[in-house]
Amino acid sequence: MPPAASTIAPHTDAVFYFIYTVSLFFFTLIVLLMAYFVFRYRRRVEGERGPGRTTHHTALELTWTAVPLVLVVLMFYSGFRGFMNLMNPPAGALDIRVLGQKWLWSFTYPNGHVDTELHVPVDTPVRLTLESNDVIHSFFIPAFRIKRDAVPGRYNRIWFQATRPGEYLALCAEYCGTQHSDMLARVVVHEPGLYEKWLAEAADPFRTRSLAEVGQLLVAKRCGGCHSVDGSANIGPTFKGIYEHSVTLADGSTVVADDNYIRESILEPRAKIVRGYEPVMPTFKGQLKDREITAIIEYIKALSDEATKPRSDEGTEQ
Ligand code: HEC
Ligand SMILES: [Cu+2]
Repeated sequence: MPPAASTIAPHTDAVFYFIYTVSLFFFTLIVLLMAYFVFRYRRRVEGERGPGRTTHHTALELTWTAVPLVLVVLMFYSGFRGFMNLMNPPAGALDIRVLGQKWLWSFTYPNGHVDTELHVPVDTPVRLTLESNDVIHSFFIPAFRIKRDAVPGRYNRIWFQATRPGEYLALCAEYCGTQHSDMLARVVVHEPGLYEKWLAEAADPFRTRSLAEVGQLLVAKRCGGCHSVDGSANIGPTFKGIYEHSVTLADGSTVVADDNYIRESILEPRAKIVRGYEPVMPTFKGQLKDREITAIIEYIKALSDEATKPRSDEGTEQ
């Protein structure tokens, strides 16, 4: 079992282990009895007939009806109680929106800040409202023992209260498409007081940083899963050295990766597809503010300045 880090986790584990132990007990009992009966009542001589007289045994039948009945009613009762608890967040919970889309999770905080990491304060009920932009995703935090589908066209809710500060993992448990399993998100449970501090800083990274530095942060968080900054190809092309260099598109034409092209790639990823890559990039329309897009462009530009510098040094040596 992963670490149990929410108020519901001990209950969920208890129900799980109860069902597990009961199943294990009956599995063993049935297999052993079966093996014993096969041996005990085997045909010993050719043409031997069984006794064939027994019709029923009331005490035995009552026992094997009553015992499982009590057990399954207990399972239903404790499972249903946990389910009702999970479906009904306490009043005054912190509200965070969760959006699933191919292939990442994003979280919208009460102040409007959007992030790909889920940050929450410890010992505080948090209510998640799940939605999806495209297909069904399934939001799962093993350490909190919560899982709920994000379905296009409707809102689903779930809640939890984290009991231990630390870092955990959220995943997508909808394994029917190619890359749901890549939809990992960091979950950070903060010590008392530090969540507010994190949120204020995350919501306004421009206060203390240059444009390119903000761009670097944004790229690491929002694009890093698909784009590298070191020249290696990933799901998408690298950002290193592309600025104001020409790009070959799927239809064979070429464009120069200038500010407008990069901006368009972020807002309308399907408008121009780079040759050799699948058109799987999600749009960031409505998710990145203009200022953030400018910051990303500044960062991509800075990466290209770095990339061309060694080349011009070589040039002077020759
Ligand atoms: C799910 C993976 C994925 C994510 C996340 C993603 N991209 Fe992409 N991106 C791609 C793929 C694949 C391509 C190449 C196909 C195409 O042109 O759409 C691409 C192409 C691009 C291009 C054109 C690159 C070139 O060499 O011409 C730019 C610019 C770009 N992405 C910017 C971004 C930015 C900025 C972010 C983050 C805000 C981002 N992408 C997030 C997958 C992704
Ligand atoms: Cu998914």
